Amino acid sequence: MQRIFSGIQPSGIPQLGNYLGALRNWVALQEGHECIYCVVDLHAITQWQDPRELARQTRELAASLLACGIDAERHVLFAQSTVHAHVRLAWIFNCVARMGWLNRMTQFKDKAGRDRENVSTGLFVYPNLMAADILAYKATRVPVGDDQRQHLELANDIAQKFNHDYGVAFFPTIEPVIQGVAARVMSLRDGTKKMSKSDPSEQSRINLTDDADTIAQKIRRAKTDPEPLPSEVVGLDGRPEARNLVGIYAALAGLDLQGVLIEHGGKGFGAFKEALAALLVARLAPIAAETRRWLADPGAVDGVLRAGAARAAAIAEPIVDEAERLVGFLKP
Ligand code: AQP
Repeated sequence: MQRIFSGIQPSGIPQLGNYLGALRNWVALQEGHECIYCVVDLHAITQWQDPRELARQTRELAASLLACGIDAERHVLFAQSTVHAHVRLAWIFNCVARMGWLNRMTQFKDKAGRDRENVSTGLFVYPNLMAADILAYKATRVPVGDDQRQHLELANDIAQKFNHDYGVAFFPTIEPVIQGVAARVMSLRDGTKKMSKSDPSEQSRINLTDDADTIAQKIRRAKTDPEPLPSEVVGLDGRPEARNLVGIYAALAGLDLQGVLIEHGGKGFGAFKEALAALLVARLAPIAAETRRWLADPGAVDGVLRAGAARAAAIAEPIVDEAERLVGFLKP
């Protein structure tokens, strides 16, 4: 059975892009795979996190994952910082990856912006830790949104260089699992920018905990253009906001873009936005309710994470012990 690994940062409330690009694939992949899912708090602190908030956000994100349908009894769910194999392997990978490789990472450029000299060094080496997260379990399939494709290519470069430098066939090749019409959901305020939980504008995203009124209001205010919806997909070219809303609708309704345009082509955005808001409420309300149910019992969420950490460590520690032996560390 193939082993799946994926992670999500507790850097805020999960948003619709996390859900459509990653989380709902996490749930689907539980059939027929061994899945290891992780709340990546080590990644979150590459950008400032209020310490009083981080623990709460980690628990809330775990509750949200359970509410989306992650089955922590049949699979593994835990917080990254509680399994030390991740940082041990990440250090080795810091010494395998090359500066030039990391310099090409577009997410670093996007997140650092013009403030390159002032961001943490952790943000720069983030992809090395991500490679360690996956390879500490020798996982071969990684469900992520399209924005993470470049990081997975880098993880494969690191694995290959490790195998080459130490003359072994130790780490496997990783295969990204990037699925669906909404593999990259864009901001509701700017169709050229990805939807992000840390975007300063609340209006730019739908949170998985938003209530019906908030969802309807955000969709109503979403940026669009004055033209009605086209009847063919080519008519979405050069209209990033329209394409984004049609893509979200398609992903939620289980259609392709053309399927949505057959139903809604020719309509103005007023009517289409109403239909989209109704669909979002129908899909997200049960997740929000289930998240609240888990959060009413924080001890239960912590118990799930504790048990998950023990099971994750039992898989990762022997693999990382062996990697350290290959590097030449004395393991008395
Ligand atoms: N807009 C998006 N469209 C599709 N997939 C997305 N993902 C994130 N945003 C989109 C996918 O969600 C998974 C978890 O992401 P993450 O939280 O670990 O990091 P991120 O990609 O940096 O997500 P955010 O929301 O933008 O977080 P912040 O704002 O904290 O940086 C990944 O599989 C990602 O592809």
